[in-house]
Amino acid sequence: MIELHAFGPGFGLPDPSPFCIKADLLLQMSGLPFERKRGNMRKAPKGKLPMIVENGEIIADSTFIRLHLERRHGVDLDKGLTAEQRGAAWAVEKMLEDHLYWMVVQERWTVDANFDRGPRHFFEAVPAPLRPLVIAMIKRKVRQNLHGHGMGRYTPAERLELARQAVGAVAAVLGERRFLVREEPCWADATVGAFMVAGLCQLFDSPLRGVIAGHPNLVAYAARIRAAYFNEREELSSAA
Ligand SMILES: N[C@@H](CCC(=O)N[C@@H](CS)C(=O)NCC(=O)O)C(=O)O
Repeated sequence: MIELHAFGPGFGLPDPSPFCIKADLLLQMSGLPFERKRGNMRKAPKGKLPMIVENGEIIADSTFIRLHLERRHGVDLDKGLTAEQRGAAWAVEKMLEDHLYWMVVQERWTVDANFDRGPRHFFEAVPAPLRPLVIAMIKRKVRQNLHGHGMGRYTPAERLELARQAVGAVAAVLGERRFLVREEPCWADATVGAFMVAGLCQLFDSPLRGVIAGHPNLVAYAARIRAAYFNEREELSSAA
């Protein structure tokens, strides 16, 4: 049985991490049986979640999880896609993962009110006297990552402009279809679904959410993903 190691539900989402939502969707879309486990980042080979474990073998990183499902289990949700569809799907996926993701991080970790509603809860297990120190250290690391990536160097207005362009591109590729490049899901729908569901999270003050909400096709798409894949999970049924 495949084990998915992720953070577990939080922020009214299947998982606070869009990459963990993506991995959950990949596994659900694959139709293979799997079990959800609370992951431990210290045991993750890349220091990040998600990862899966199958017969003692660890596969870290959502893209390598997808490749594992393809190569080990012969599940290929991209079967039948044209080269153009494959190209568009991959480009959209990586734009969300390597560009838009950093806007999510910026909003949740560097806006104090958002941090208090969300990420601060990750530190509840840290002994109280140490907690402020640990929080300050991790926040500094997140800011350094944002600076290193470049997203942290933009003004809020510049970030909003980039969000409009990126989200507009996804909305344009989706158009009036049910899924990203055809009427049935392909692998990239796990990523797009994860990021649209996460981006529409109601918990945070989020210019990004406003941008996504401005595209009715993306809102309907996110609702379709939630209904198809996460509705049965009680802890999420009241979430937006
Ligand atoms: N490329 C990875 C990204 C995973 C990722 O960034 N995970 C974040 C949560 S959203 C994480 O575990 N971060 C912990 C850290 O950076 O210390 C994937 O596709 O799985």
